[in-house]
Amino acid sequence: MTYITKPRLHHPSLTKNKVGYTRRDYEGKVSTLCAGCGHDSVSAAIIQACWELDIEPHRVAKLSGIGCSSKTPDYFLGASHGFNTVHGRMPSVLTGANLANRDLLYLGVSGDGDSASIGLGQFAHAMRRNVNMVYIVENNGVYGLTKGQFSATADKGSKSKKGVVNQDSPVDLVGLAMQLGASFVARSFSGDKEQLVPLIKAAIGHGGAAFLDVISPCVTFNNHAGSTRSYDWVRQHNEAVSRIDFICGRAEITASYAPGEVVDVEQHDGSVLRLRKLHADYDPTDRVAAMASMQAHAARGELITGLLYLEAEAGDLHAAQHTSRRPLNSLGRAELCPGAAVLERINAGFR
Ligand SMILES: Cc1ncc(C[n+]2csc(CCOP(=O)(O)OP(=O)(O)O)c2C)c(N)n1
Ligand code: SF4
Ligand SMILES: [Mg+2]
Repeated sequence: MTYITKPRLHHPSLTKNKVGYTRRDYEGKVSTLCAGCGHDSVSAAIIQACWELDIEPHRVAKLSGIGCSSKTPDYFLGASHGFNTVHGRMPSVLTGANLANRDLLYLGVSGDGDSASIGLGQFAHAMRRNVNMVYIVENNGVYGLTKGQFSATADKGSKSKKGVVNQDSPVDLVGLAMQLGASFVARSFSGDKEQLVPLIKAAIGHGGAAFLDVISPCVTFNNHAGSTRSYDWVRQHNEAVSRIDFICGRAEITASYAPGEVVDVEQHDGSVLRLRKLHADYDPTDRVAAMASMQAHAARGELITGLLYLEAEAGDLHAAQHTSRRPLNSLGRAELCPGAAVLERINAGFR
């Protein structure tokens, strides 16, 4: 089942983007996830965002861990580079690949089990190092692949399908990412494509660690009454702080809104995030206020979504480490081994 490929032929009149690809060129294999799984909607949103941004598929490296969510890179961007790592180890493999070749666009896809349980340490260090990547957690509150145990993001007091009550406090990945220094933090819902697609585009345009927590219901093990990750619960408790329009650096800006309703934030690559604030007092550039607002909403049982925090000009790991601008595999012998005198100078710098 896992190896079903889609027919490569498609209708010649399908619309092509600026780099000559149809939307179908951004698809992957046929999904083997349960029908209705939120993760498939996230894959569709990634496909849409990459097609609309005219990204050449071979410029993308998609990495994941283990879980239903981590299987999804097989179902989108079939012509991109891919690496399915060990459970919870995606962030370190992504960091290494990114350090070796900064020219690719790094997309990490993970689950709440993969990132908040076994991979929590890896998640934390990738965020605090501000690795230039899009990091998506498809958060369903359970270990879907291993049949529905509570994950570390399950809310205290929420019920499993069999009626067991979760006694543990949840790990809030959004709060952690903000506290650890991620420069782009957002939350969305797999069932809200209008919000999710622009957020993914904005995350791609961001130069630093862009973290997206996407509530993505598991229809098989966590979509019942008593769950706080079901479609019904999220629809009833979703409180959006902003809506985003993403405007590429090169594209003409045509949209306009009444003054006071919109904030434009320019990103390092010249693209513009046009934030339609739903809450006039919400300021996504103030980390402390964003964290306080998130906790206040959580205490009222609300799940806030939208772009929660943004530091548009954050330098990434490469800027901090002064790494090579060129991919390591393009360096010649003389650059990789500049001789004993250079080594002596480096060693002297440590004395
Ligand atoms: C080292 C290791 N420990 C445990 C497992 C078993 N395991 C596979 S997937 C998984 C959890 C997946 O949950 P999550 O990341 O939330 O993904 P989902 O299936 O819910 O999308 C676990 C515990 C494993 N594969 N490897
Ligand atoms: S078990 Fe849950 S998470 Fe896994 S594919 Fe099915 S619905 Fe999705
Ligand atoms: Mg999960």
